[in-house]
Amino acid sequence: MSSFGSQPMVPSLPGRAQRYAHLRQTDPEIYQLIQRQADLECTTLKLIASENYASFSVLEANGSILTNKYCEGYPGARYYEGNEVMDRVEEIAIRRAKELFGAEHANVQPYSGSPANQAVYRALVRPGEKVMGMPVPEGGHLTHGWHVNFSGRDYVQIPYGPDPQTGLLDYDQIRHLARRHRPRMIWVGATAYPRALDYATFAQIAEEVEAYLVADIAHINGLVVAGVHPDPVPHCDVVSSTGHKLLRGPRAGFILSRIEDRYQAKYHGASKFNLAKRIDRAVFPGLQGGPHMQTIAALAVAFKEASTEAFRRYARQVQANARTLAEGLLARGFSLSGGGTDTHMLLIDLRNSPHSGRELAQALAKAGIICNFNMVPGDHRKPLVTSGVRLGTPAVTSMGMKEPEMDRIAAWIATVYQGLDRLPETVAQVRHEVTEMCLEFPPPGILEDDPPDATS
Ligand code: DSN
Repeated sequence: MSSFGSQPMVPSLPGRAQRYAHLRQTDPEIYQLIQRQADLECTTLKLIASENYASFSVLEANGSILTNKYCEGYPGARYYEGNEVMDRVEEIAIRRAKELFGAEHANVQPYSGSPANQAVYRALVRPGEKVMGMPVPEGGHLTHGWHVNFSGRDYVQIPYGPDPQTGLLDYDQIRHLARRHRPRMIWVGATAYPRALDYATFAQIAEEVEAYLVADIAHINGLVVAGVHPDPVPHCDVVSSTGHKLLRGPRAGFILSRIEDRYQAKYHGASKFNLAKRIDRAVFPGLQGGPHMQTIAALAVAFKEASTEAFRRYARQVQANARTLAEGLLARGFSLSGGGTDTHMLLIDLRNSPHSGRELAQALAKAGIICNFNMVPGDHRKPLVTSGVRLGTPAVTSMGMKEPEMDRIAAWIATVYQGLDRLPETVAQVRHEVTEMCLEFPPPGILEDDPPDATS
């Protein structure tokens, strides 16, 4: 048994103790905190759209002795000796990334998504040049041009975002903005836009204004792999991603690109390096030192797992679950930004509610439904309050939950919302029911006697 403070307990966990046997002896404080997080992960609904459960194999590779090795450089061209094994690991990760996404080139060294995107800037544009993207308040990412981030400070940002009325991207407006400002690079990617992205139209716009088109697919990578979201690779110069989120890999970044630069002569004539080489040089030595080889090995494992029919089935279920959750919320009177979802995420729109996104997200957390408050298009509240709650289905789908569980979750969210004025009683009952349901669906990667993984 494991217990910690007043957190709900998870029964029968002998495997967990075995797995952390050394840590339990040498650092009981950290050991206990890991156990506490495991308890939470087994007894709450992880509906944060960017979170998931990594598989045991990913966790094992990520916790392996490969963490001991330094190997600045790339396979076959390292600045340290003794890297035969590391070369092989990185070559496998690169090959699998290229095969999985059908890309010409892959760099698997970025430490995470933001460093990957920073490398993209360094490879394609110069400080002071114009870049178009969706900043965070519009549903994009910090690195797509928010003013507090390097991307908004070092580059001239041309922001775009969904229409406040419909919650949908207006491609005519985006084209108009691009024609007017002629940016050097256009980002297409989102952290809080629930609808499919039309890369083909973005590609026409980018070509018309001779801009690089870069997709950030960190959120939807698994949907792209499963063929249930448009594929950016044929349309974009560069595609960046993380390894975690829907893909169920380690916390890592990677970059896919074309080899040749279609604008080389126009924008990079002075450089002897093609697009792929400029990406590689931007990552190392431009921004990073030694690659995290344990993470790259775990990324390779995730790519292998994602290349299976089981994973594609999982990703389809993620999308089906998001749709069911959306329908359940709409049926209970909620408004959703964009009217629903084509992806793994949805955004409850509380602009017309007396309750803010933060109020609802905090109440849901007390009830064991973990999500985040988020800006919605046309939001009149501040970023630390917001009128939105973002929900995502990758993690609960990894637990093996399907449509009936999504409808129960929608009902609990409605119960918590309706009880916001008398919270303690409301959340206590929902918290109890959430724990009971979670115990029927133990998440992968946590208990040693792991149930069959939803993606295996
Ligand atoms: N923090 C991630 C998310 O929640 O979407 C983006 O980097």
